[in-house]
Amino acid sequence: MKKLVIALGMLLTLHTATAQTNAQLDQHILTSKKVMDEFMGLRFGMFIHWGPIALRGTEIGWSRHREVPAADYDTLYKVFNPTKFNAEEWVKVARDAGMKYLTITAKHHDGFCLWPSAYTDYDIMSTPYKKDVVGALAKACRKYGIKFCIYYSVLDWHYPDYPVDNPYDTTGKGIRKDAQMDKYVQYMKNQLKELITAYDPYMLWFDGPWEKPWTEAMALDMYTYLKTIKKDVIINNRIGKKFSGVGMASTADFLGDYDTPEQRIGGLDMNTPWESCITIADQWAWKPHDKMKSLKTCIQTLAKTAAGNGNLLFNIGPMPDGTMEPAQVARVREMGSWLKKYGAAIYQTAGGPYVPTDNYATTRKGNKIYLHVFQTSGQTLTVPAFPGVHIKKAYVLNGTTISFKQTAADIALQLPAVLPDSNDTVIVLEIDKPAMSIAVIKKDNKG
Ligand code: FHN
Repeated sequence: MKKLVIALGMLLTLHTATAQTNAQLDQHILTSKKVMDEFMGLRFGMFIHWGPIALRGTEIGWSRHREVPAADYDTLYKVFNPTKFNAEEWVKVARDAGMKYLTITAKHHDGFCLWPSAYTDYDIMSTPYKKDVVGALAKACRKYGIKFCIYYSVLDWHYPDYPVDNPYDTTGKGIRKDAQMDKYVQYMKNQLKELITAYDPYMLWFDGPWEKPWTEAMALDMYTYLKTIKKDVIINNRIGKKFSGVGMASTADFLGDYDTPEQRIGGLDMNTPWESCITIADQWAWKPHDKMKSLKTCIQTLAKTAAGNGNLLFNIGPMPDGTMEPAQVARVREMGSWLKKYGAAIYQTAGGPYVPTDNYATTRKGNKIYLHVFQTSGQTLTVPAFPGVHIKKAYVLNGTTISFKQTAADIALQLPAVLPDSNDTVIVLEIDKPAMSIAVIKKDNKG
């Protein structure tokens, strides 16, 4: 249902207006390539969806007017008291997982603010908890060297001047007739200025631009406005109307600094920066007994994202008491253990030259190609040759030498009888030229 509501919103908007792109902006205000290259080198971040709705264990935003009546949903803050919340604990989980940045839902679609906002009482200071969650996370991220990022929802089903109250209502009763969108846009600007000024976020992760009240013109104005406050703050493409999202084709024609495929690994793209946002479980916000992804899926998702030249923003939904589920913490720590061995094949690498397959994928840096081996049908792994490239040597990263035969057509590698890592063993191919000089090999690899 949620996907349908989003898709209809996007269809309606795209039908009524051509989507603005970065070409409409003053090119001097676009985030610099230097900053974007640094961001894309981080490769792996933690997404956190949290708010009073954790008390119900239903989806943040979307369960309002659905599993939870709005009147009930909108008063949960009165009993939200996450006394076990410890920002440093959360940030250390991200650090131990090998994550290099952290994005918190400061304000999701339900409009609740996890920081003390001067512009609304619907915030953390009106709860029994009365402490600045966003500020504590920003401080802890600075202490542990993690880039601090803020998620901010364009749509706000709670705020009186935002026209949509109930996204599910088709009778028109879900619309606030007296809402004044210009006042809501000013509210957004006031809040975003206080967030940037108080917490200096590395990146702003916008979301929820698909509903009709938000226009491309507002998006262009907002991007420009934000750049007057912090020139190099990174802004994703969900400030505008065009983004990859769930089940939508990747796009390079958008407003913002990078594309945001959701719940899927983006396609190999050496030109457009992109970041896949994916949940470790099924729901974005915490759900009791939610189904958690296997370690194999988690590691191969990260590797295939990097192999596609993208970042992975991996989501955990903390519990109402302020702690993260121990099983989810253990899982991301297992990812961190893998990264301790193989991180050189992920961080600051580029994707390609192969299009990732279910059996293998590649990342690259300098004169090295990192061959991620996910599964094999035997002792020999045969991959297409890199035209005009000579492989000087091959070895398991931090491990044993690998023998191989290379022809003009392919490379046949003799794998160890038992792969050092059954989820993703990385083999290094040292070559006689810069790995980035190799064009993407588009043919359908039979890996
Ligand atoms: O509606 C939101 C959803 O709740 C969640 O925040 C995801 C995260 O990317 N974004 C929207 C759905 O595309």
